[in-house]
Amino acid sequence: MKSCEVNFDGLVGPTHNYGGLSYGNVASQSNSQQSSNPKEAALQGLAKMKALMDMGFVQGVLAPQERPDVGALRSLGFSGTDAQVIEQAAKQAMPLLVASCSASSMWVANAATVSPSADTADGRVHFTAANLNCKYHRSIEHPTTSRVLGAMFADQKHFAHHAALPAVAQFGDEGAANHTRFCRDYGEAGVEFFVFGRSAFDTRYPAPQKYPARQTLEASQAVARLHGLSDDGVVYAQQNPSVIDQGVFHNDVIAVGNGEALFYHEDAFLDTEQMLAELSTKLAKRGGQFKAICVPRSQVSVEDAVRSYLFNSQLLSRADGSMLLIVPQECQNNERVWQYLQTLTSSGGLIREVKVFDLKQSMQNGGGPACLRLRVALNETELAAVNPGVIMTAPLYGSLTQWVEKHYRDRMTENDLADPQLLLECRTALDELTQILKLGAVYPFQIN
Ligand code: SUG
Repeated sequence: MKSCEVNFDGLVGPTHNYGGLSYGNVASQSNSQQSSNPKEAALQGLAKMKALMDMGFVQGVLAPQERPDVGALRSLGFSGTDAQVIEQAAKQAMPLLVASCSASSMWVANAATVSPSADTADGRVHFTAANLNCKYHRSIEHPTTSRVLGAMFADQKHFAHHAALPAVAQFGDEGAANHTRFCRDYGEAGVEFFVFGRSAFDTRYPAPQKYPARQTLEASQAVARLHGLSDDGVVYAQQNPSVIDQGVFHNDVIAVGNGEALFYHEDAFLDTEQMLAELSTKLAKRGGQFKAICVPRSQVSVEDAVRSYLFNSQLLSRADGSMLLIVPQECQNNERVWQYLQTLTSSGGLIREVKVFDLKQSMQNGGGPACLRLRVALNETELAAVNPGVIMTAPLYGSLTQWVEKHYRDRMTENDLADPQLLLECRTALDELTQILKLGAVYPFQIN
């Protein structure tokens, strides 16, 4: 049976803004308080989805969340009508209002970890929603994420959903941003590669000194257990703490994998040689031949990698067996990175083509092409069981573009977040969206 990898991209929500909320994420911190353009952000994301669809890839869409999250504000003690809750929060605790308004659910690489059916004990596709508990504004995403994923992948014969791990730092889980899967073919059993930043319970693992390590080993191990993965199909590796301290807050800022290939920076991991050997041996047992493509620090520094988001790219398989890299425009703007990419694609290796996308609105918050997508490998039967409303088509692209044009503002600053009208605009837009994507009621205002 034929299988493929489907990229589900997060649709940017109507409150996209630069809140400076993510300590350790250089772009989020340095663009704090700038004015944003939610309309442009959503259209840039949709243009990427359309381009991938036009190239022949199966593309899906993942809905944004209701913001401001008045329920979250109520649980922090603000009360009265929704408008009063927003007004009180704006007066008494602006940082909490900003956090409750973040459109951060757009970075769906952090929505969940997904294991394809070929890897799991019960032969179903498994999803574990990420608790994202390192940052308050992200920790409030998972209840709605779970409902949206449930509405997209509803058939329990094929899809199994797990609730987010316990909401404590020891089980910090950032989803697929620290998870990669290697395989010979998407439909065959593969090797799932979990990268963690620290261990919560074992002091032998070093930890970064400056910035937080968001993903713990214990969280990754729990996800692997929940998904029923076998030991010979799993590899754990630790991120180099020194790159976390340079702004690599997720592994997908320093490495990307697809098929049998891992494209990574020389400084990305600890114990790199041992890790590569384990990946190679385990993939060989699954019939695959592991290919490591290392970018030397002499050609691209960690700083250039963080600035350009070279590794936050999408590595996609082409029909002839070669690969294509989808990179953000910031790679083209960086002379050394662009030079490296020219050399890479002309060397006759696996990666033959680079396509550049303008995702500046998301990039300024530290979200590149890879952050914006959640990969789900599916066989034909499973793909047929996905809610067809969320699979991108030319008419759906048209409807979503019109929907954005109709509902989104083209400028947003911190002051705008205190406008109670914004909540109403967001709800009106999302109500219409659930009809366009045929999701049913998934938002708090629809179910409470
Ligand atoms: O969690 N930025 C996100 C970016 C997530 C990128 N995802 C991956 N690398 N997979 C984060 O740090 C910034 C929001 C603000 O500052 O307004 C933010 O949440």
